[in-house]
Amino acid sequence: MSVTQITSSKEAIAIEDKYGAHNYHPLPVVLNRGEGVFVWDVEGKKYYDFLSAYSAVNQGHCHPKIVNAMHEQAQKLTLTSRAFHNDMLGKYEKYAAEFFNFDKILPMNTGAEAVETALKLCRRWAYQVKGIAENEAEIVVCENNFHGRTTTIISFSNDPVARENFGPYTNGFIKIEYNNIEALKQTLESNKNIAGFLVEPIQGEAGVYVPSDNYLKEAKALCVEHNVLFIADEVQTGIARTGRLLATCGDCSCVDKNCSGTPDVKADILILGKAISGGVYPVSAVLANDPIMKVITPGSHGSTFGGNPIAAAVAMAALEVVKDENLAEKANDLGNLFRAELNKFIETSSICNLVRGKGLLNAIVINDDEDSDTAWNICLRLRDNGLLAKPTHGNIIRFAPPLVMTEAQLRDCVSIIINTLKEFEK
Ligand code: IF1
Repeated sequence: MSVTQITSSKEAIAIEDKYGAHNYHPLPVVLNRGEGVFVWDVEGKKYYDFLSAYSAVNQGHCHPKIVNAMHEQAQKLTLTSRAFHNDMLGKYEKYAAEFFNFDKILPMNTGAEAVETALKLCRRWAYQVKGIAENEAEIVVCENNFHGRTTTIISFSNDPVARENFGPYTNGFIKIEYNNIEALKQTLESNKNIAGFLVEPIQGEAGVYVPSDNYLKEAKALCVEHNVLFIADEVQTGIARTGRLLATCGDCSCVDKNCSGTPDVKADILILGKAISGGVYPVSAVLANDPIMKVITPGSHGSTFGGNPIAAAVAMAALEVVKDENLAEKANDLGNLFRAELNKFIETSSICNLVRGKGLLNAIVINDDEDSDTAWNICLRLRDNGLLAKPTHGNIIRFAPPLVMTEAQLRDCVSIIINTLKEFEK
């Protein structure tokens, strides 16, 4: 049994097709190297990465500080499980809890695992602290949400592709319209068994929907009023992506230069993933204060790899980079520049209807039907022109470059995007 040497993109795609489950439809490009804002394909062609592995590579590909942290730890101690202590976990837990200004952190591996952890934490709090009758807890979620792909999570998804034929589904969830504060108010007033409200501060997969300015603040206030936990899924919006350390920036440790100092809204349960490791290693986390986190007792939750020494070393290095390189401030300023330039083009464009987003989490809406392949074809041409991006749904293309991009590189990308869109003008 020998390891196949990949000599061409075509060969790599054929091997994947034959031996791998067909659970994705990737853009036809085969990458074998990443550095900062750039990636290279097997044939040596260089691209700007404008997806950042869905906002996991905020710190840029293969950031030396993060890779070195992984390399160093990997030669000392990779995994103990939680059957024993090790010298990295406590250090990481203290660092991360203080970084985001929570009492405690529960370390996991993937975003979906962290979401599931948050749901369990919320339900147990509901029974043991709020006093809801056992098995009666309901968690409010939003239409068009994306929180991962476990059976429970897709139980409250309304995306048929993600949900169909995976039943029976998990009960205990109430769906309401996103960005509709009245809908949340009515639901909380009419149901005494609500344990929590799970929300993405910006709906990424749905197409980068930014809610109205006061939505999150008002939602948090309603949760406080009704003794319901405000659960922020910042797997995609967190770690400086939207121009602040967190999209639900609370009274964090103010590593965020943009922090106005007055907490907008602080989650009762914060869910992080993706860029908490800079895309170097699977790391996710759930953060909460003691009155909530204390319901988790020995043996009631865990994971073999959760908080392992490599994850701990990588996450601390990745968060250091966010702070040392002022990535929130960069995302804020570059995001404003990106939308300003795109809006100038949109004024006279027949192919692009709008650009929306916050920081460097943005999307454009293509002037074609949802089920047209125009957005896909635009992404194929962007690839040919040296920039990688992918449609989220139908006619929406998400743009999320690494936050370490320079202004000159961003301007270069803007011209690639605009010149490519011009090829599709009607
Ligand atoms: C795929 C989407 C993005 C997430 C939020 C939890 C998770 C995700 C807000 C789960 C993961 C990833 C998953 C990946 C594609 C990507 C994605 F298109 F699926 F929706 F980013 F928008 N909460 N999002 O965005 O984290 O378990 O994946 O670590 O599954 O196709 P995970």
